[in-house]
This record gives sequence, structure tokens and C-alpha cells, in this order.
Amino acid sequence: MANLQLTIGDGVGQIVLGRAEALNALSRAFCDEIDAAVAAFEASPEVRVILISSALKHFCAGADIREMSAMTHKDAVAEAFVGCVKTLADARKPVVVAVNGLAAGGGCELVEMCDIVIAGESARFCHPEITLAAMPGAGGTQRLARVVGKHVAMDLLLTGRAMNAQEALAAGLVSRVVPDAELASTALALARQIAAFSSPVACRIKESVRSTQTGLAEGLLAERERFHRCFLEDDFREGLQAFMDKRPPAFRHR
Ligand code: CO8
Repeated sequence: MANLQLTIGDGVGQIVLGRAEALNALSRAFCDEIDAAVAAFEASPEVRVILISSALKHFCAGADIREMSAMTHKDAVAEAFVGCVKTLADARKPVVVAVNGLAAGGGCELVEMCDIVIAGESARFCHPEITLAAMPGAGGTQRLARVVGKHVAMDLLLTGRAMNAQEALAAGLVSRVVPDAELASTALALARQIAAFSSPVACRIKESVRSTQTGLAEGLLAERERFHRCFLEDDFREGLQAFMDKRPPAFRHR
């Protein structure tokens, strides 16, 4: 299977994630592919709404931990590394995401960058970065806290626990929950509905709603700098190694 399936129809540009060997883990190359697809759909006059979904049993297992284990602090700073896609959050066109199974870490941040979140009943959302002695670097502390509020965000970010679809709906992270069997059809019908409205108006509504998020850009920069500090810490190396060794980590708190 190719890593991405891209189709355009009825004004909807669909991106189906299918990096099967690592449950859609966001390697740099995979992120580049997704970013290029978003950029192409943003530029295409045939696309008025972007729809993202997964072809696998999970939505996305987050940043690619194996790839990251070789990265130094200097590398991370030099490439402004965030363990997630970079262009999606700035898309002008509305983005609908259909989530099945787990959206973890960078996978959850990818969801948080989208505009309307349709969850199948199997969907679960988590930020397990802390279990690796890491923290989110692509908006997880910023967009999540703005959506679900400080106390729910802290519960998720400081424990790494997963929220199920109903809990995520109640918390405001998800727009609608549907049976898994209806996930694809519901998300596509919704994307087509929006695509049938005037595109400049839909884009201006999105722009206007986004403008309520004052201070986000500054928060994202500060988060990224804090995230990069993890690469200097022993516990982070231990967290990544423990994941790859399939054993619990032994943190030394430094
Ligand atoms: N990166 C790389 N490979 C992965 C990842 C990942 N995030 N997740 C799964 N894989 C690989 C597994 O190693 C496995 O490979 P192999 O067959 O060669 O051993 C394959 O995908 C299938 O995975 P599992 O056998 O574990 O499948 P399960 O169905 O049993 O479990 C889970 C699925 C629950 C998703 C499980 O794989 C898991 O917990 N994955 C890790 C999730 C995670 O912690 N993600 C967050 C990463 S941190 C992040 O995204 C934010 C950025 C911070 C970056 C700094 C730290 C890296």
C-alpha cells in the first residue's frame, strides 16, 4: 500500500493515511508527504474542503519514535523539528478529520490542527509524550488546552491516559461520534456539504474562527523551544530506548 491515497471529487480532496509498517507514525518523510498533499489541495481550484482519514486500525501512533531516537538537540533545533506535520494548521480551506482507533501524541496534534473532528466509536485520543520523558512540540499543550480547558488538558498531558470518543465529545475535542461503520460516509457527506457552499465564505468563516485564538503563535514557539530541551535530557533517551526495547522506562529525573 502507498503511504497516502489521494483523491479529489465533489470539491473534496481526500488524504487517506496508510503507512502500515508503523501505524501511521509520523516520520519526517511521511510528514513531508502529508504536507505536500495539503499544499497541493490548498492550491487546487478543484478542492474546497480537505478530508483526512486513516486506512489502518489506528488513526496515527504519533511521532516516529525510532527515527527520533537518533536525533540530537542540534538536529531538532536546526530543522525546527516538531514530530508532526507543519502545513496543515495553516490551511485556509476547511479540514475535516475522521478518526478511528488511537490518535496518539503527534497523531492527536494532527487532529487538533483540523477544523471538524468526526470520531468513530473506536476512537481514542491521548498524549503519551510524558511516558517517554517527552512533551508535545506541535501544539499539544496549546491547541488542546484551548479546546478542552486547562484541567482536562492537564489530566491528559500529565498522565498520558487515553480519552474515548464519548469523553472526547463531552470535552469538546470531537465534533460528532458515529458508529465505526458510518465513519467514512458521515465524514465524506459532511465534507461534501461544506464543499457545496461558497468556498470564499467558508474560508473566511474559518479564518474568523481562528482569529479567536489570540496568543497561539507565541505559545507554539515557546512550546517548541521547551520540547527541544527534552533532547538534552537523560530521561528522554531512556524513554525512547525503553519504548524500542518494549520495557518500562527507568527515569532518573534529569
Ligand atoms: N513510532 C515508531 N514506531 C511505532 C510507533 C511510533 N510512534 N508506534 C507503533 N510503532 C510500531 C511498533 O514499534 C511496531 O513495530 P514492530 O512490529 O516492528 O515492533 C508496529 O508499529 C506496530 O505497533 P504495535 O505492535 O505496538 O501495535 P499495537 O496494536 O499492539 O499497539 C499502539 C498500538 C498502542 C499505538 C502502540 O504501538 C503504541 O503505544 N505506540 C506508541 C504511541 C506513542 O507513544 N506515541 C507518541 C509518540 S510521542 C509524540 O508523538 C509527540 C512528539 C514527541 C516526540 C518525542 C518522543 C518520541
